[in-house]
Amino acid sequence: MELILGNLEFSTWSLRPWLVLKRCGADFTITEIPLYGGDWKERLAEVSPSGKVPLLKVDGETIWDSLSISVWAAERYPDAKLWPADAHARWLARSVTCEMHSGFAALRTDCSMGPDAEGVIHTMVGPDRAPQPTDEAVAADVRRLVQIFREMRARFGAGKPYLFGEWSIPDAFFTPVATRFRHYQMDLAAHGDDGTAQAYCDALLDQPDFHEWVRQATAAR
Ligand SMILES: N[C@@H](CCC(=O)N[C@@H](CS)C(=O)NCC(=O)O)C(=O)O
Repeated sequence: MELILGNLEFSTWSLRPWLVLKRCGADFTITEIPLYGGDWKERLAEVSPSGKVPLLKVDGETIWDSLSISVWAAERYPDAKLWPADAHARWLARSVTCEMHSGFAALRTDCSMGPDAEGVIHTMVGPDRAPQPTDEAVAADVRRLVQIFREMRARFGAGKPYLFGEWSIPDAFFTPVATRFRHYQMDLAAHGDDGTAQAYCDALLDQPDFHEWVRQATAAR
């Protein structure tokens, strides 16, 4: 099984299925296609039906899109309990995962990862930091994320560090959010946080698999 990814330092979409497959204990190799340099478009076009990463090559198929790969993993590795066991928690876990997957355009644009227009590379893994954006659309996205984190943690997270208690697919999708908040020095208290959202983001960044991603990303530099 081969997971094809973008740059480990900044490909936020790539991090998600990698965390999910790690959680499953899956035996997989990774191939990194560095984006935005050399013949990257051609290399992507050769392997990717959508022209994007991540992709999973398994059982003679190429599965594309981070959510699709995660859903495949939940099917293939039921023992990994990638969705919460409780039905209500599971319905909402899917809702917040899909909201993350399809929304938060302002945050993605104004808190982008990778090279910006000035050629500065913003990373998920380095000590580099950037100023918090002042745009109201970004603030609205952050307020909504804080609301999701507070509500789900209050309803389902009791006694455990992750959004629905035990680690599940939403945590993979929100780990890149935590890296953006850290990199762009987001003041969550100013966006409605009572400390719950910050503690949750800290837990995501302290998760052992994320530490391994950081090690691999920084070793590859
Ligand atoms: N919805 C897709 C988004 C994938 C995506 O946008 N990947 C970026 C890398 S992080 C990419 O391949 N960009 C290359 C391009 O847009 O040409 C997913 O969840 O996998």
